Amino acid sequence: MAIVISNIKTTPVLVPFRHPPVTASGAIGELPLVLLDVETDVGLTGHAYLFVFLKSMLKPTMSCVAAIEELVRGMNADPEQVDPLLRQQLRLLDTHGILGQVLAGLDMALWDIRAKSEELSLAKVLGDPKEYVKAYNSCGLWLEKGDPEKLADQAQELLAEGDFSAVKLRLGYETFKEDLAAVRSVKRSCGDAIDLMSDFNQGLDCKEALSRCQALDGEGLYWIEEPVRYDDYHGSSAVAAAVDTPIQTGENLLNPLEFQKALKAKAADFYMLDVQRIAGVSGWRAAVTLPEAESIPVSTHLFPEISIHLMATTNNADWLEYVDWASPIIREPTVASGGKVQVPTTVGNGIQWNDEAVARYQVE
Ligand code: SMN
Ligand code: MG
Repeated sequence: MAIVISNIKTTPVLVPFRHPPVTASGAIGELPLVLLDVETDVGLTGHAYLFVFLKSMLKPTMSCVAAIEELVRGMNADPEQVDPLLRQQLRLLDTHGILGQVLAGLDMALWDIRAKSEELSLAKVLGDPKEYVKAYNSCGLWLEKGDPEKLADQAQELLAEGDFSAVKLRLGYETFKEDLAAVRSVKRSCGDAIDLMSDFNQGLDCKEALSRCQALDGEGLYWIEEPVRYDDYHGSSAVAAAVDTPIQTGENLLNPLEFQKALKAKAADFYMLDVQRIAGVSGWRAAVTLPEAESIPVSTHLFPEISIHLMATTNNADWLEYVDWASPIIREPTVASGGKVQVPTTVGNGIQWNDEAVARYQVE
């Protein structure tokens, strides 16, 4: 029997960070999320959240959800129908920016409804899931001006939190000297048994990226992420070709077609897709089954709650990026232990709101 979308509820929250992000492309003080509840005529509700980066983007994102709600009210709550239909209807307008993120959020919530209607976990609906996915801790090691020793101590804390064997360090200081000091300080404290990822957050131009990344070869980094702007596939490709350390990119790729273009341009050695940018669960599935993607390691960006289901059913899955940012508002948050995350077996995508915490962090 068809399940019909009746309405979409939005709740804006601002959740405090334990370690607020400071990157080469700006800082984020608090975590602004729009919580989505897609309600249906049979009483099943799909949950997802959108990360909108700026507090001032909460309202426009909610307005955009309201505009989409007008289009989907009364439609079958079937992600495989809704997503292509909306993308076709909105082609003249284009689906980049906030609109694309809202479509992705709706898609995530509709896949939650699909799983709930089949009384299965999302991972089970998507395939034959693995039991665990390896994860690195990405909750800290932001730019820490003038204090590389602080990073060394924080790396130890982050590793201990979930018995992790991998952490990510942010780079892109004003000078390469500071980048090197940060890398060496964390490396010294962690040793070679720990995998140390690094992230320039698109902070360099191509010339500077070539110079800094080549100079980092030999420092034992596991990967160097987004040395140049994410959409400069050719620039990124030139860096990847000239540098021995694997180049990682992909968190900003806006849909499977962009992923395909990046793959064709050989923009990177590794890719990490973000379920909100890559067009939701549907977009992820299309992206990772591209023939060009089959032999390339694919990791995730943020959204561990839904990403764990995706990784569990992706053949070439590499690392889950573990962040606990939304954990305060989720009843049973994603946890890592032994450096990995267990794939949930409960029905749906596992997101249920902690109502008391949501009320505490709700804004407007
Ligand atoms: C990142 C993600 C979200 C906010 C700031 C920085 C970073 C990552 O690029 O890869 O985690
Ligand atoms: Mg990144």
